[in-house]
Formats: sequence, structure tokens, C-alpha cells
Amino acid sequence: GVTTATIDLEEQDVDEYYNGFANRTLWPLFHYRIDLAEYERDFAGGYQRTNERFADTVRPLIDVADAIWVQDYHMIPLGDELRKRGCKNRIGFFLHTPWPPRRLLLTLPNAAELVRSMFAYDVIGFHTAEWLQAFVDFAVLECGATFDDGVLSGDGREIQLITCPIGIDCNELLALTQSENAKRTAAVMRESANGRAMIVGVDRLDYSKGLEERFLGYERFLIENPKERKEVFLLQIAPPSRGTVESYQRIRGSLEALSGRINGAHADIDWVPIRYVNQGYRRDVLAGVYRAARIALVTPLRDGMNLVAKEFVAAQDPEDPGVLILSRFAGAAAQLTEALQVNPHSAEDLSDSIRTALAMPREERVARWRSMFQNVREQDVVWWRRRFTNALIGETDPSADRETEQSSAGAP
Ligand code: ADQ
Repeated sequence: GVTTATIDLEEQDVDEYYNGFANRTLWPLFHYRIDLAEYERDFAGGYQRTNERFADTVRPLIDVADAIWVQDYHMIPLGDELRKRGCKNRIGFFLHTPWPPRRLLLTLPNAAELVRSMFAYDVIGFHTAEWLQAFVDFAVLECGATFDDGVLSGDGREIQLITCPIGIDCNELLALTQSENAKRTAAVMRESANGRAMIVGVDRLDYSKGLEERFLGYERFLIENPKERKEVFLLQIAPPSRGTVESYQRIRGSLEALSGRINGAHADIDWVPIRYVNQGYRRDVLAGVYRAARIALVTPLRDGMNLVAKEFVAAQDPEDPGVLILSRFAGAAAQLTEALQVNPHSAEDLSDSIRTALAMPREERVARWRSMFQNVREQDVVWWRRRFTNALIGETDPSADRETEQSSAGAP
């Protein structure tokens, strides 16, 4: 039931806006990687220009009764641009990434201006209380806002800030897990595992996902556990993304080198420790892979939420579930407290947790899984949507209020 309107971007917009400010400036900065963030005036200009274009394009499509929900860091100034075009509707914004600590955000030229543009929204949502608090810190200390009882006041506007952790479409994933394709995939994986325990990782190839650290932690496990090591293998699925950005080309190269080196150093004629695969898979195939895995390694260095962790939980056999090893720096760690939580920077911690997961008795696996599954099922993507839209438009029919509001206020 969704109608989409798309627009084309000029090559310059793709360079400066999408590959530039969105993916070479904000993405690394929001993931605490100021060493990778590139601050170029052209990027910032392209970002602003493109958001103005989005506003010009979408403005005529907005009815007086509509609520508007803007998604993610590509479109931070869009609400403000809509306001400048006379839009009086309720406008919400949801950030899918972390929000960085104030001292890191200060490295971005004109950061305060960007944050003040967000005062145009009525509701801003974050995955966790930590990201929300970091936003408040900046808004209060750098932009002169005040914060009380969930409401930020700044530049004459009031903005409701909410935590709204995104979930997966759990019912869809449960159905996918029961599909023929998933069952076939799980059977193929079990056969090819040949009695060994499969450890799985599924991530976009991105430096925020902690893949190098994961490989090194796994290697440490191989070295420290000579008896158990040939009883496991790691399947890492990592389809390339944002391949035109240099930092992504670099991580791709270094992972190829690292997996090659580890396999070269440890493989035997009948066993390869890492199966490293660079392609995307259908969702039913992924569901089968999750189901066949004994352990999932979800160890980002920083992640807004991380849906792979939730997909893995949903795909498990309730009678004999696998173990989720989860970075404490993923937003998901706030909800999935029964995962084995690790510091992804520590190879020792990763190695120890693999060992613990392999030895974990079935009752403990079931108990931990039940608690996590309850969260994944209850706080699914429908719950997330409802939580946000309830804050944005409340329980009432928004059309009545908004019409009066808009016609009495008039357009500038
Ligand atoms: P992402 O950084 O893309 O999302 P994530 O939440 O893990 O990270 O979602 C990835 C999705 O891609 C999952 O649904 C996964 O199944 C799918 N995927 C990954 N590898 C795949 C493969 N090889 N084949 C097919 N599908 C694959 C951003 C933020 C996250 C936040 C989400 C949602 O960075 O922190 O959880 O948005 O808000």
C-alpha cells in the first residue's frame, strides 16, 4: 500500500551528497571514526543542495493532513527545508545510526548549524537512550537548547525526543525459516559442516562492522584452542557496499588479505577455518544459514541497532538454539541482554566467548534464547512503527487538528 515517488540525482549530487557528505563525512563521524571522516565544503554544499531538491520535489505532494516521517542521516535538513517552504505538518525524523558524542561531533564544521536545523522536527527518534543523550548533550551545550522530561526546547520550538529501537519483521522471518528454500539451505550447510560447529557472520562490508577485529579474535581462538579448533569453521558473508568510496575499497582489500593469511596459516587438507563470501543472498537462504549455525558473531565496533542479531535469534530452533555473541557497542545490546556480550576490540574477549558459546549447555542456550526471542517478537518492526507514529500523531485522527492549524497559520 505504498506509493513511491523517485527523483534522479545528477552525477555531481551522487559524488558530493551520497558518496560525499552522507557516506564519507556523516557515516564515519556518526560511527566515531573521525580518522576516516572527510570534511569538504563541496560535500556539505551538495548535501544541502540535494536536500533542498528533495524538499522542492516532495512539497507539492504533501496534503494538509499528512504526517511526514523523514528517515536517516541522508536527510537531516529536510524537515527544516520543508518548514521554509511553508509546511506546517507534523514532521518526525528517525536516525538509524548512532549519534556521536559531543566532542566528536564538534570536529564537523558547522555541526551546530546542522543540529539546529533539526529543531524543525516535532519528534526525533533514536534506537537507544545512549544516542539520544549524546544528541541532548550537543543541543544543550552547543546550541543553547534546554531539555526537560523528554522535550527539547530550542529556537522557539519544542521537539519530543524518543528512544524507539527498530525491530525486524519477525513473522516474516519465522515464515521464511519454515520455507522449503530455508530448509534446503540449512540441510546443505549442515552437510557441508560435516559435524563441525558453524559460526556465522552476516554483514554489509563496512568498517563499522568490526570484521577485521572479528577475524583476529577468531584466529586467537584457533591458536588458544588447538583441540577444539578443527571442530569449528567461520562462515563470513559480507557483500560489498559503497564500493566507490576509498575507505570501503581499503577494508575490502585488508579483509581479503587477512582471511587469506589466516587460512594459509591454519588450514589443513580437510579443513579451512574461514569461508569468506562476498555476495548477497535471498532472505530465505539467509534464514536457513542462521538456522544451521551454532554461533553468530555480531561484533560491530559501533552500530545504530543491528538487525542481523535479531534475525539470527528469530531463525533459531526453540529446542536447540544457537548462541548469539553480540558486541556491547551495537544498539541491539540494550535489548538483547541475554546474548554473550563482548568487547569487539578485544581478541581475547572474542576468543573466550567463542569457547564459552561452544561449551554452553542446552538448557542455558534455551533460557537465553527465550528471553531474547520474546523481545524480538514483541518489539518487532510494527511495534517500532507504531511507537514512532504514536509520538508523531498521537491516538487522535491527525487530519482534523492539522487542517485548522495549517489554514490559520497560513503560508509565509
Ligand atoms: P545496516 O548497517 O545495513 O543498517 P543491519 O541492521 O545489520 O545493518 O541490517 C543489514 C540487513 O542487510 C539485514 O537485514 C541483513 O539480513 C541484510 N544483509 C546483510 N548481509 C546480507 C547478505 N549477504 N545477503 C542478503 N542480505 C544481507 C542500518 C544501521 C543499523 C540499523 C539498521 C536499521 O547501520 O545499525 O540496525 O540501519 O535501522
